[in-house]
Amino acid sequence: MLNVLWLLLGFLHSAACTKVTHREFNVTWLNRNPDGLHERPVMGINGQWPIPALQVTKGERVVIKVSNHLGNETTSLHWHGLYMNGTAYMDGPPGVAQCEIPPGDSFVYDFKIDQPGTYWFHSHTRGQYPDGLRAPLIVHDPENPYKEDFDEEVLLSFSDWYHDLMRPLLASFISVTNPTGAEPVPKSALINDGQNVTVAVQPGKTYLIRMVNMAAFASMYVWFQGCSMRVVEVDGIYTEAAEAEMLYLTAGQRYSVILTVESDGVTNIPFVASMDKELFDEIPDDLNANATGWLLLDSSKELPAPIKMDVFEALDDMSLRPLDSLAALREVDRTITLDMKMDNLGDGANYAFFNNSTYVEPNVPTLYTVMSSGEYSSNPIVYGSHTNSFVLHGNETVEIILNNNDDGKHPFHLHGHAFQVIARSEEDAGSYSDDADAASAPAVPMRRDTVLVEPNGYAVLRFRSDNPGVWLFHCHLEWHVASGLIATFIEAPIELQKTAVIPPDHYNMCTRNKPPVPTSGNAAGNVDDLLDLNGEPAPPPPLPAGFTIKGIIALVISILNGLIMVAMIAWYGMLQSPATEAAAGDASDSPEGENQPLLAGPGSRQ
Ligand SMILES: *[C@@H]1O[C@H](CO)[C@@H](O)[C@H](O)[C@H]1NC(C)=O
Ligand SMILES: *[C@@H]1O[C@H](CO)[C@@H](O)[C@H](O)[C@H]1NC(C)=O
Ligand SMILES: *[C@@H]1O[C@H](CO)[C@@H](O)[C@H](O)[C@H]1NC(C)=O
Ligand SMILES: *[C@@H]1O[C@H](CO)[C@@H](O)[C@H](O)[C@H]1NC(C)=O
Ligand SMILES: *[C@@H]1O[C@H](CO)[C@@H](O)[C@H](O)[C@H]1NC(C)=O
Ligand SMILES: *[C@@H]1O[C@H](CO)[C@@H](O)[C@H](O)[C@H]1NC(C)=O
Ligand SMILES: *[C@@H]1O[C@H](CO)[C@@H](O)[C@H](O)[C@H]1NC(C)=O
Ligand SMILES: *[C@@H]1O[C@H](CO)[C@@H](O)[C@H](O)[C@H]1NC(C)=O
Ligand SMILES: [Cu+2]
Repeated sequence: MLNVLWLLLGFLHSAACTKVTHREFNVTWLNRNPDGLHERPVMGINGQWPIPALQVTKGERVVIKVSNHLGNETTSLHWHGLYMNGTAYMDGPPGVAQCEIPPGDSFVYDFKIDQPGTYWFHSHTRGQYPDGLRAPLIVHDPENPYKEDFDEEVLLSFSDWYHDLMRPLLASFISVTNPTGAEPVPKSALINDGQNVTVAVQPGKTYLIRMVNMAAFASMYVWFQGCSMRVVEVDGIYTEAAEAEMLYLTAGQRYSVILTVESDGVTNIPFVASMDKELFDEIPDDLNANATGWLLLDSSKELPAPIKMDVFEALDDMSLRPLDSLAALREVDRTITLDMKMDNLGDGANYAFFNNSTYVEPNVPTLYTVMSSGEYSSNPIVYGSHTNSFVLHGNETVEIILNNNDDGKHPFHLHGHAFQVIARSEEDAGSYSDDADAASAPAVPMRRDTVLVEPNGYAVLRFRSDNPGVWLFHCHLEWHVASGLIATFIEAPIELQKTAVIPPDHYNMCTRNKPPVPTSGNAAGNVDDLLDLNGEPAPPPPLPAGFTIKGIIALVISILNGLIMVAMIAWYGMLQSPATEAAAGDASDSPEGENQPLLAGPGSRQ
């Protein structure tokens, strides 16, 4: 009955002028072995994995009914890079723009796409997309300024791949047994969710090659052996054509390039996605850091192994110039300086911080706090003490100064906008100190939605707050999303209250979460006194003064020793009594984890 109604509604919608694409996404578990080394459960859509790219045309409206058939996990989808102008409530992140979609439930994403380019969609339920719930999203452009310059399109996705599920990996990542916060290292690199991919091409033809890095962690160096590429798009922004021999794509980044296959080409051309190993704390012997594919000219000829490269010299994205020549935004109205670092909290685990504050999901999704807090919506206090919330006025020039006080590389992504990258330092440049760099910024800076920030360096980003909504700003390494490297921008909340028409279904789904999620009030769910945050979710307390990382490591070693003792005793016990095994099995089958977000944040509802 509901389905019939939904179809009927669909027909009514189609009557409008805008082209409407209707889809159903049934999310289920499947088993796959993309690197040929290990079969494991993956999250697929409509019985398919790899999940096919979503292909639409600029100006189209998409209506996608996402049904969660996972059985044991909640889910959500985010449309990475889409501005969601006027539909901020369709952006996807649970705790921010909506509630989790519980198992057995469904949610309709309905929005118009008015921007061309290469995007992707992925689960924004924390920690989930590396289990497979991600795919490219291509917005074709009938007015593509480069449309005369290529014959055909090719789509390449890149990813890292783990053999274990994210749930256990996250449990060991955010743990007293991992006080340094060493991220799990992936097992393999993938191209188009597989390896040894061949792409049939014809000599003399020119291709638009769209590339998306959907990785959880690894950045990729990408090159086509012996070929030069012309970059024409970066994260959905057309660029002046720029020559490149090699590209570097962090998790979340995209490029389109134009590549001509030489007409005298006689051999098949290898292309490589090679993981940037500098991101990894350790390099396991069995790491498959390179995925190779071939532009196939002649299938009867061999597939040559790629020549090994010793130096990686990728295009500096700062050199790119948007085709629309949008000038650098001057006269900043609002500057937000964020100092990021990694550190331990009182539970001994390692967390990520903006200005000493690690993100914890609030009780009420932040957008719903906006909608229910009247004039208080302009007061950042109502959004809680652990959401790194900043209220932005509408139509201002906002500047983010991000100081990376950590010795790792971090790709930062902003929802709802593309930003200008006014300045980006080299590694070890320290914090951004004055506006000397910004003054010498390119007159027409590069714009994109995900930018790499170098270790112990900084980036200066600017955008216009011309898109009312609640937009996350976060590191796109999925490990650091889980450890709290997230800020929340609440953009033009009063305007948002006047313009956003949130479908009642969105709120109703919250009541079907277990436990139900409140849909009004401040971050704590308090409706009577919006400034009273009693009961808001909080991170673990700080480490006791004088407690050092060495102390934690010593503690871990003693705990591990203890565990070995316990294991030995258990093993000895099992030899004695066969009943022990059955009892252990019962415990792990407990239904407790059902219908819970993949990773309940510290102190969040249980
Ligand atoms: C790709 O080819 C390499 C080399 O032949 C092989 O070791 C690997 O297993 C292949 N990958 C898959 C997924 O078949
Ligand atoms: C999704 O699942 C529903 C209910 O099982 C089914 O009716 C529908 O046809 C499925 N849709 C697709 C696209 O597979
Ligand atoms: C959820 O289901 C999948 C597929 O059956 C399984 O591999 C996974 O271990 C389950 N997760 C939990 C937490 O039970
Ligand atoms: C992966 O490719 C890079 C670049 O060619 C090379 O330096 C590295 O040795 C390769 N790794 C392996 C394991 O083959
Ligand atoms: C973060 O800390 C830095 C350094 O103390 C400070 O300059 C900046 O204003 C702080 N940012 C915010 C948003 O409070
Ligand atoms: C973070 O806290 C430490 C210790 O209290 C303090 O020294 C530092 O200035 C704070 N940093 C920021 C950015 O507020
Ligand atoms: C920002 O400007 C747009 C277009 O001029 C206008 O419609 C909107 O109301 C303005 N927003 C705010 C918050 O003033
Ligand atoms: C959102 O729409 C408004 C009104 O049409 C426009 O001024 C603004 O530039 C748009 N913002 C984005 C990020 O597309
Ligand atoms: Cu990070």
